[in-house]
Amino acid sequence: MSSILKIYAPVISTYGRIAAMTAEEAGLVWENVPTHAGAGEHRARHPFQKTPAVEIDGIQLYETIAICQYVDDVHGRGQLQPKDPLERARMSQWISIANAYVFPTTENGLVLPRLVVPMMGGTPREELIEQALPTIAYQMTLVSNRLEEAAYLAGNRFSLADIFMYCILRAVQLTPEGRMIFDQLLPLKKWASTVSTRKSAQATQWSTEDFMD
Ligand SMILES: N[C@@H](CCC(=O)N[C@@H](CS)C(=O)NCC(=O)O)C(=O)O
Repeated sequence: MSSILKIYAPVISTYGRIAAMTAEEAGLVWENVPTHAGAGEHRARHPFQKTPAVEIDGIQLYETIAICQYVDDVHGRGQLQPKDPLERARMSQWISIANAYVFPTTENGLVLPRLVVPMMGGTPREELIEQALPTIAYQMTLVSNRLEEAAYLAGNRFSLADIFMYCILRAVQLTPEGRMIFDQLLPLKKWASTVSTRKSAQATQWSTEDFMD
């Protein structure tokens, strides 16, 4: 029986999409099991109550980087992880930056207040956005500078680092403020547009991308 990656995550989820996009790149069938991170039963899958957690061939895994490396190693022949030590280090560096700095800043300071709060019928706290924008612009400038010196974050080839950063910054690009920052950072904008044409990006598009772009 062929393998299926079951992704426990909300239907619209940045990290759920990272896992799904990696599965697409590896040619692995995946399905989303709509899951709320805080749900009681989810603690058994992810003791830190984050999404995604996954199940594949009777194995359970959580933490997106672990999921993606496993999927790529076992089902994608490791093609998303450079063999060259320096390129591999650069990939890890940019994944770490995406996870530790860019996601928390953009998610809490822009994506949640500007997109998610109104979707849930609430009013965004504009001061949160105003405070976060200089840091978001600074971080995106650093990413753009890297993409001015290399076609992809690890070097000349598309890697897991591009999947992490693309999924995180795609949500930013769906906000008016994020789009203005993208418009000033041409290397970043060009890279995002190139990544968006990949089959894996198109197959994992959020429904909100249609009407927000
Ligand atoms: N370190 C986790 C982070 C995943 C994460 O932050 N997921 C978000 C959804 S995109 C989440 O679970 N948010 C709910 C919460 O923080 O309560 C990973 O890499 O998988």
